[in-house]
Amino acid sequence: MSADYQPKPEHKFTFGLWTVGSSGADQFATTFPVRGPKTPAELVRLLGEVGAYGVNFHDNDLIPLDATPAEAEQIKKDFRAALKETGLVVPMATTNLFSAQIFKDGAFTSNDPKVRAYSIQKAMRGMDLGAEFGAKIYVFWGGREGTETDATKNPLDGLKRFREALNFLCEYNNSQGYGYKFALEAKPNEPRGDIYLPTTGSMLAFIETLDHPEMVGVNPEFAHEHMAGLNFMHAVAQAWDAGKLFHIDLNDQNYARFDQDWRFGQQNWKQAFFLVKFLEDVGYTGSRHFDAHAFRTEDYEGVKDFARGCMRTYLIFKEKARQFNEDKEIQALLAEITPASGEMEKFEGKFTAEKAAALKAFSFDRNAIAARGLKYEKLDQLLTDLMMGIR
Ligand code: GCO
Ligand code: MN
Ligand code: MN
Repeated sequence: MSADYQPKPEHKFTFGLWTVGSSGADQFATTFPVRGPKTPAELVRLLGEVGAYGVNFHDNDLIPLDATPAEAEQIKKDFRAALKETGLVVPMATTNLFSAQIFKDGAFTSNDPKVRAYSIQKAMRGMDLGAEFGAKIYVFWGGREGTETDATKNPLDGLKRFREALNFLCEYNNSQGYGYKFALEAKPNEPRGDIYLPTTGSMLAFIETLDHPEMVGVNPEFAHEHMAGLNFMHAVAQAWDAGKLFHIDLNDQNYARFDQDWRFGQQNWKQAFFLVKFLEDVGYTGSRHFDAHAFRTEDYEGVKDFARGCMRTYLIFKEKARQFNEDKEIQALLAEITPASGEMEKFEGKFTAEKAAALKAFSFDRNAIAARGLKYEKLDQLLTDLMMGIR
């Protein structure tokens, strides 16, 4: 099979308006934009040109916070026309609950009841807007839900407030018949000193405490798990195992650094490869959403290079995963590494009293078992050769 690495709609590659629309301003005191603004309709055309499938937005990526109703209508009209022209769809929408000053101490978890109520109002309006464009996934990233000092807030109050807000919004979803699935996105820190529910694993446990757990899943992000020093693919696998992988944010990020939001596969090839292989092997059918930014050295041609690069790298790893799965030597090694149950079969599976008694009485040759070399070095080098293109 020859791979052309061209993005197609069935690959479900999506970008946020905020990603290709990023001005390149960074988070330091010297911050300044390096790219002029583009309208949402212009960004849709840019994404159409590079071959994306869909575009996602925060309420205020589309409609600025202080837009008049007439301005909002015009923006929506232009955006809708660009979608029609390019064939792009809007699979996901979300609320900006972090940029405006009112969110300086959080949104749903703020200590101020007015801020909490305003946040729920804004999320309902954001859901209305997303539904107008056909979004079926609604993301909640609690960017400012946290603290710099725990003198200010009890984390139990934070959890209670976050839960109440989501329960309210699940009921709103039902009352409007929107049919959204909610996807909770964890991040350990930045912009807060500590953000509540810092990892995908924390979110998965929290979801089970909601009134409508079936409506709520996760949106794991590569960079966020790496910021926490974790293995992203393992977090994604746990979400998948729980039936909760509703969305995914792909980018790249070195460990132990500030939030970098790099082009997918820019740095950590191996982690990116294992992630793509996982998604393709299990048959994940959701969006492959790139939540990343072009380097601030780029003009808009560079932004297109960035967007094309995210998709191309994904497709290269997809092809490498196929090669890995079909490579005879690799597969033979894998078979050797994972022997059939053999005489252990009688001990496997569900507990019975007889099985437990037989297992307790069985005599293992511990040293002989431990002496077996597992050939993981060989396997991993075969993978390296394959990824480097010499296999
Ligand atoms: C970040 C987050 C955001 C969210 C976005 C959608 O680190 O800033 O990843 O980009 O994904 O707000 O919820
Ligand atoms: Mn992020
Ligand atoms: Mn994200």
